[in-house]
Amino acid sequence: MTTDPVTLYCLSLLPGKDVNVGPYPWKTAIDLGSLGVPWRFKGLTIEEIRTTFEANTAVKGITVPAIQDGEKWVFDSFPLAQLLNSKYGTEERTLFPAGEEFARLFDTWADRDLAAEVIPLLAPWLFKAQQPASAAWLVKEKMGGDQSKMDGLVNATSDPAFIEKQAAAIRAKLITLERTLQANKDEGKGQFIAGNDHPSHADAAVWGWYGTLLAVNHMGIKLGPLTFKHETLPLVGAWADAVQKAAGVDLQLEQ
Ligand SMILES: N[C@@H](CCC(=O)N[C@@H](CS)C(=O)NCC(=O)O)C(=O)O
Repeated sequence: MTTDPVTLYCLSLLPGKDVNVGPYPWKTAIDLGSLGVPWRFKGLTIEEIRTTFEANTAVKGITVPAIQDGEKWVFDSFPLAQLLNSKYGTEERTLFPAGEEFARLFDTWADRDLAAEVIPLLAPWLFKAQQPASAAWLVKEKMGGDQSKMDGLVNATSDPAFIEKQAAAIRAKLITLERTLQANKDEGKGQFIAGNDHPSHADAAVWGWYGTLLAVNHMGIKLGPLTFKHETLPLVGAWADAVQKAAGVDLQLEQ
């Protein structure tokens, strides 16, 4: 077990702010917390990731989350989970209690199905909340340089009806998670996705998108109660709190 906190490079909106707004760094934060490893965020803007961070690490295309492991930089949340599990996992506390393929299934579901409905809310908020150079990188990397696509989303998110419609689409995806948790409950299993009593990478992979949604702000509309904490998804709501508590994660939403 380490004594020095692990530095977890994450996505921030402003230079020098060690606050994370990205879904993937949240996954690694939950993994570290679940393994009982002390850690701290080091925030980087998209511009910093693509310029100074890439130059300093000498890793072309590096993204966050990233952790320095000895001389080596490890990035991408799934390989990071594998590394952390091999370093800090035990039989009682493992990130892969049901095997890596099980975690990969939820990771893929979260990054494809769930993310497809989160991104129309996340991308325009990130675009507006960042400094212009980072906003330009976002359009280049995530919208294939198509500014009109981003402008369309920015326009759409000025309409509360669009926010509600998109939140309903997120809830429709989350029914899969509600059913998984219900099945675990019916079988007398634990409250986390793999049916055990502490969060694993399957939980981290999904929770990352929740952590990010809580930071997203369009016209002051709170997205937590409209999505993961919605009354129609009682087990998902309780799960979201339980993961956060078990991993000891502080949201620090203020930028
Ligand atoms: N598949 C990667 C995705 C990581 C990712 O896209 N990170 C974003 C921030 S949340 C990033 O570093 N963006 C900068 C860029 O893409 O240039 C993972 O699971 O970690």
